[in-house]
Amino acid sequence: MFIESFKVESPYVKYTDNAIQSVYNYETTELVHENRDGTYQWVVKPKTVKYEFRTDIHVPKLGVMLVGWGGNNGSTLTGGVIANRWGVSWATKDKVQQANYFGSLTQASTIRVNPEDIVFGGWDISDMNLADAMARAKVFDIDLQKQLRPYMESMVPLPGIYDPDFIAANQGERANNVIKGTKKEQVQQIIKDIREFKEKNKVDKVVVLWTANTERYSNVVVGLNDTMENLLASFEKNESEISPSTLYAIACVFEDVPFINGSPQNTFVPGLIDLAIQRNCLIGGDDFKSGQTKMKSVLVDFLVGAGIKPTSIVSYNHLGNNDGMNLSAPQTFRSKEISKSNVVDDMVSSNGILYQPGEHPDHVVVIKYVPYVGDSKRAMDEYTSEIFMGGKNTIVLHNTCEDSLLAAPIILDLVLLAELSTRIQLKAEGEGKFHSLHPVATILSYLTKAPLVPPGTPVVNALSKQRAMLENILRACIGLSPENNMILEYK
Ligand code: NAI
Ligand code: DG6
Repeated sequence: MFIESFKVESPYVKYTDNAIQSVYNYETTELVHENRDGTYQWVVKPKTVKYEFRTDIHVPKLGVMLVGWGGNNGSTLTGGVIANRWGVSWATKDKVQQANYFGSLTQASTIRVNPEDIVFGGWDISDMNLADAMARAKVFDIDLQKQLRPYMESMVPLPGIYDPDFIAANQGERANNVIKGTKKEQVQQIIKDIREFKEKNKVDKVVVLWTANTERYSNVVVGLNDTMENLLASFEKNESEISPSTLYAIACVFEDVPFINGSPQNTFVPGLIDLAIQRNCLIGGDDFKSGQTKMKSVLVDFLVGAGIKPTSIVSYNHLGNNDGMNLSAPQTFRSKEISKSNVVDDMVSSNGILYQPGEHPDHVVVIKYVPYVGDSKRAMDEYTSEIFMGGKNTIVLHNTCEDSLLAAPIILDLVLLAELSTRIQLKAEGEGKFHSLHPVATILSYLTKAPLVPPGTPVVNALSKQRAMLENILRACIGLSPENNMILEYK
């Protein structure tokens, strides 16, 4: 059964003209090591904190500005949303295919958030219009491309901030649409672009998302970008080590526009995180979690949770799109390698029986550029684990699919959930005033490989926990307890 809309009837929920207000008892446990009569023991203490939530129900007309709009992801998402909006169908060699949102948590799963009519725009260092960019991407079937072309021909990306030092040299040929000037002037231009986009399209809110090329890591240096003050001073001085992605993010934080990083580089240097926290502007990232890593964050969680000890994880993939070409340079590959490699850390450290402190499985990530396969990425994984009584278990996975068709629905989820989370306010008992969720948006973790978390917060990579966090926060907003799956009524 599919339920389009519902209301919760409960003493804990109140619907007003502007908001849903809920009261929610947050139940957790505390583990403490206490001295009881001269001996230390572990004691588990249940704890309940009363929270109030207030969710603004006004769904704004949303503008989404993509950095890297003319890339494979940008053109695929734009075309996909247009196809859904107009109910486009097209002939494939198998059947007549209808547009759909498969792969999107918010559109094709059990959590639904209405996208309304999003207006897309954005920047690209290549001036190609979106129809030609879609053809260059070679992702959609040709019959679909023909139908989308009239809608997309007039969409042309704004000039972007280009710094050849941060992406692979092989991207240089593409860069014919760039903002000139100092870093400060470039940020001012991005701010102007956002304001004009908002005005021209009459949108209430804008979310900006980076789906441009993977950059190399920026050096994090004391005095340069380690604090908000140092970052802003460095940017005034036109310091070369501030990356384009950090510049877009600075512009967004100044404009109070949520900024999401879909690539692996460290856009969010400490000074930027500091700036976003000071100005209470949502930032989220890093790196879309689309295929191989999503599988990994399920499989390793399952293995470790089942008491099986993964000892070697080897993830190999090859692809032939522009992302693959950019990642063929060692510095940009390194950003991706870091993001793909850290995803099992929390699961490994969660089981002190299997792993000694500091022990870790061998984990190797290989990416190769093979132009012929285009956007159709091939991912091969080998997981070797130790099982009962010294036995070994090896699992091998092989996955083939268009990378951008996995990423596009995730981008949609990221922008919709980011926007929704800016409408949620909460307060714990004892707190005088409502406040927003923390500006570092951990609620988006399910969708990213290397979840950005507030300083000092544990990173959760296990997909099931990330999903439960997202679902349960949304349930709390309507006064419902977490889904407990106990099915006691049948016991
Ligand atoms: P792409 O190479 O097709 O598109 C990137 C676009 O960004 C290009 O059109 C390029 O001209 C533009 N660009 C580069 N630097 C720019 C700048 N400073 N300002 C504005 N535009 C700029 O790549 P694709 O396949 O769309 O992927 C985009 C990003 O998403 C990559 O970093 C990739 O690693 C990341 N990603 C992709 C996933 C997927 O499944 N497709 C999953 C996870 C991350
Ligand atoms: C090859 O690794 C290219 C990358 O951009 C990946 O396709 C992308 O990061 C998706 O990775 P994953 O591990 O989520 O499938």
